[in-house]
Amino acid sequence: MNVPVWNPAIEFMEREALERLQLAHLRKTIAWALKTPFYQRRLADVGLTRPDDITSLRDVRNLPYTTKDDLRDAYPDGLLAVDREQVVRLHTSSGTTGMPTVIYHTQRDIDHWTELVARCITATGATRRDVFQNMTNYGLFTGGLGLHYGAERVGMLVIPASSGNTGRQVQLMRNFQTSVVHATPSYLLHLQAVLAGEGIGPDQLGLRKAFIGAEPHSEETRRKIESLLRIEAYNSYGLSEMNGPGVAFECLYKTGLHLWEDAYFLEVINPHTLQPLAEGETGEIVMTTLQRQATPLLRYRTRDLSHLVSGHCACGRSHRRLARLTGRSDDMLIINGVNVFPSQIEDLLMKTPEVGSNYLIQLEKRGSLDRLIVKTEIEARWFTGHRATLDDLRERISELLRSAVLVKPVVELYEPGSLPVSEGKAKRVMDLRPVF
Ligand code: DLL
Repeated sequence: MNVPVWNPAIEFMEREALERLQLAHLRKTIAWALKTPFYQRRLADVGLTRPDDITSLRDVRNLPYTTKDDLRDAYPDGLLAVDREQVVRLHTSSGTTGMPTVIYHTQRDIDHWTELVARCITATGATRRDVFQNMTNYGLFTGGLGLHYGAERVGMLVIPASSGNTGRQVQLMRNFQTSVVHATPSYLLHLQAVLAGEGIGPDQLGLRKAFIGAEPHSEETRRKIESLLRIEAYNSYGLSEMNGPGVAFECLYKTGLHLWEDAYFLEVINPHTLQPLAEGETGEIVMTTLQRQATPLLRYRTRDLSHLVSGHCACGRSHRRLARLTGRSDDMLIINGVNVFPSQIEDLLMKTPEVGSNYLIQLEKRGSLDRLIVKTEIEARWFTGHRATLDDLRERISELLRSAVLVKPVVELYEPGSLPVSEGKAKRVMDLRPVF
């Protein structure tokens, strides 16, 4: 197989040289981190005050971990390592209790992120001759702009379609003979169902590849997408805290996701004991940014579970591969690609005066898309009045939740005492989505 590559000097770099590069980048990262009050404190706690205190990559193990809660507590600029004038963009993501987290970027950070995405796109065999339709949300979510810049860097014709509006997506695909798309796997299956419903078969489209990510999915789902649309689909992993997409991507061989190790120092740990795990053992992915100036992050606990694939990839890249992600070590839900913590929903419900004490969050599949159902008890007096008032309240709660968690739920209202009460620790989330 002819291996397409964007940056051969880095992608095929010998491990030893790659590790030397990591060490140099790590020292720079420590220097940047030491500009933030947050890391000054944290690093002083472990006796580290100068970048030169790091003498080998093993020293990473002495660095403090960083969690999503740390980012939330440091919001908005406790982790900003450069002058504000140097920052050209920020992206936010949801925090555990509704308080967002923020990642800032300098122009250099954006350029570097763009380079990583260009590597990913090229690794799948997509080229400047492709027409690329980006079906993920443009805005604070990183899937839109992240892929957009990378695809432009590769020289593709980019259609910034953003998410949703399936009718228009189909029209754009047909008018411009889109050859590569980027979407969540659930949306791509939904799009396929719409295409099939309109009698549009793969032969009427120019589609040849898809980048799928932002949510967990199985090998079977990938195969389904590939066979129904007659395309090649590549798994893409990333998270806002590590820029967004462009962290790890499958190459033509699809035997795990190459993680760009010149940009991220990777560890896999046991989430309970925090001890490092050996290659092949499944645990929590922990990453240290090696190139980011504006918001350097040390040993960020992603909560994502995976393991390192052993052996060399036939493509020849030296950057190690992560296996398909198997889940998370916290309770974060991913609903049609949007991250939602149950605690955010609870916070909002409890702030709504009409709401009673018990509620349930249910997740279902409707076709290929996820559906969020929030069942909540409300005060008895609401059931004695007009139906319209009840409908109003339902809509109000639904809208309140939508504006906060970015997913519009179906809200069901119940009389006090009618929802099941769990004995012991309340189990308020029922995820009825088939494991797919
Ligand atoms: O989802 C970034 C992204 C955009 C990745 C587009 C790929 C494509 P967040 O919104 O911060 O960022 O969500 C990150 O989504 O910690 C994982 O739990 C999950 N996730 C992302 N990609 C995958 C994947 C973007 N390929 C969180 N497989 C991560 C499984 C994924 N889970």
